[in-house]
Amino acid sequence: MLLRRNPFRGVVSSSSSSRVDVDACLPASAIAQFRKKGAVMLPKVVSASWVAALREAAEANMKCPGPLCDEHAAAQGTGGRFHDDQFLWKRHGAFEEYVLESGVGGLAARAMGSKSAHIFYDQLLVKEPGTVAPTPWHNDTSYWQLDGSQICSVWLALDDVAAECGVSYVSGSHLSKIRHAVTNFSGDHHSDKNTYAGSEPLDPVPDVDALEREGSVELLKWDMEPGDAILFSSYAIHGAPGTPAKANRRRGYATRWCGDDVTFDARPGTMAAGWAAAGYDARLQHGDRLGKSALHPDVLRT
Ligand SMILES: O=C(O)CCC(=O)C(=O)O
Repeated sequence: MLLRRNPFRGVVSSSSSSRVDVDACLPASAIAQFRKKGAVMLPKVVSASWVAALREAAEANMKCPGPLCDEHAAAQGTGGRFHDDQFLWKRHGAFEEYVLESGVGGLAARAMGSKSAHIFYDQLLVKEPGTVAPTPWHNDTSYWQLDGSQICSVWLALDDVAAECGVSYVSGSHLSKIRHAVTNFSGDHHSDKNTYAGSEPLDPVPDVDALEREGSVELLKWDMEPGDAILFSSYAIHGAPGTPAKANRRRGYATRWCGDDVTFDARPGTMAAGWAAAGYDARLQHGDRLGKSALHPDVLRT
């Protein structure tokens, strides 16, 4: 693996890590499922050495979070800990190396049928045992300042995740491309960092729990091991429960990817305002291609 950045920031040793084997991880059947159902679980995407390096960086982040960190359980006054932070790749060498050099962007590009893989941002989502706070049903597109169809995430498990504790996806929900009203995962008592002021009045996300009870939706969920990943469309509706006290901690590390057809959408009420206030300003105009911004490089070309 080629290493060229930030040698003083604790990057993963090139000999201890390997690149994602896109051919092996993403057979045609997985691409077909991603396109038809909106989400697919890919076993063994990264090696144990990647998992170890990313876990170590996750620990460091939990001790010393970034400017966009939300602690959702604390904000709600509920038990456990739901740590949620963004742009870790800008602050930790291991996350930076994973984003730029692991090959995970190539995986996303192949699935989307794109020649480019622009990193939109990355996000760490940790639920400690005994975390009551669920991840509410939502789709990511509703939060994001993006137009286009080639937008996806790769949610990497850093722990064993039992299906009933993990993220679930409403099969086929990405096809309707809905945009719904957005809320902060902390509920009404969130910080002032990730707010979505000025968003257009939209319907809330459909009541997936009720739809599931009446048998009108299929939920996709999987048991995962460290190094397994879920590849999913930004339009797919998804959510997750809390983690029971007896479960192990659930660390997920999501990278968000944009392909050739994606442009910047300057509509109000997205994550862009909070990012700019925290120092992550893409400095794009409505309709610009993401590649115009140094914040979102094409990792297939850097
Ligand atoms: O990890 C979670 O609980 C939520 C994940 C999620 O919403 C996402 O990756 O978009």
